[in-house]
Amino acid sequence: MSESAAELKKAAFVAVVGRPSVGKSTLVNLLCGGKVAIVSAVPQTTRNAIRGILSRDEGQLVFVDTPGRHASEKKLNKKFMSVSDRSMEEADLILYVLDASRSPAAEEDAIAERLLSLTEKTIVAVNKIDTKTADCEKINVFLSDKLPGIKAERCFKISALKDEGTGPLLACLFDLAPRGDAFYPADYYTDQDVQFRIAEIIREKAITRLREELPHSLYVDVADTEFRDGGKKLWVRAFIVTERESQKGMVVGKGGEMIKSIRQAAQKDMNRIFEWKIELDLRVKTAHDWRHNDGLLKKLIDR
Ligand SMILES: Nc1nc2c(ncn2[C@@H]2O[C@H](COP(=O)(O)OP(=O)(O)OP(=O)(O)O)[C@@H](O)[C@H]2O)c(=O)[nH]1
Ligand SMILES: [Mg+2]
Repeated sequence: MSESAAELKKAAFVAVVGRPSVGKSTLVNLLCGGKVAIVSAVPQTTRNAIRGILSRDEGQLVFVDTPGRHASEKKLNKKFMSVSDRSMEEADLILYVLDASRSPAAEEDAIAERLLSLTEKTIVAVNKIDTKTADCEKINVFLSDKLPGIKAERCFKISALKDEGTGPLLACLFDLAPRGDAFYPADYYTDQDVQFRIAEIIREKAITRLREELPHSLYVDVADTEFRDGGKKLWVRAFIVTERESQKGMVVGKGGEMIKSIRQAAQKDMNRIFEWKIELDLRVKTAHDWRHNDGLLKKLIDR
């Protein structure tokens, strides 16, 4: 017999949106209690809609981390914007994250404009209140000017890095969530497949070590995986793929030092996350001008 509506717990998809680098992925990882999404100081680290799951007695929230919203006509950026748009439309609730340490500029105006028709399902998190330059008053003025439809009781000051202020935020999200059955088993904190997670961890280690345009010019291709030692070890062959032949040298580094450092750091992280010992065979190759290849972008971003 099915449960009556009154007995059902809460269940909602929550799209997490905002400018690049405001701390969306850091927050999703904190709320879900595991490494769901990669994090770095490089803007536009997140490239996909990535689900992180929080199950509690009250019910289940599925956070959808999204690429940071940024105005640029570049093909890859337009793809990121479409991922963010789609996630906002499909979600039950939207968690709009702002950075208290940065003044809201034109980029923030564009997001507020996009959210105008969605204020009923929007909750705000003003992040990075731990920073010396945090100015919550400036953000409050911005919000009441651009999004007057969002009431003050739906705005929360937090620090995702220091784990401050998320209790009241979560209580509000559960309160607003519709009733329904959980989407995932209670012990899941993400639904990503192993190959995607491996590719993302390698990308995180690469982008935090490489400079200039390189972080944006590469992606990671997990070409082959094989269980060894009776299932105790997972052997992985992966490629860091550059856009141009001339970039390969910078990824490899002097005497192979750079790629060795990326491989070791990725392996260490993976050994913490996965139940098998990971043996990573990491190489570099080039897919010329891949950021203009529609088919590949669809495969990489829409998955
Ligand atoms: N001081 C401080 N730094 C934070 C906080 N939250 C995130 N950061 C830092 O901000 C940077 C960006 O964090 P991310 O979580 O990758 O930001 P994001 O919004 O997911 O960025 P994109 O994926 O590029 O859109 C990282 O260096 C984080 O460590 C916070 O509450 N306080
Ligand atoms: Mg991110």
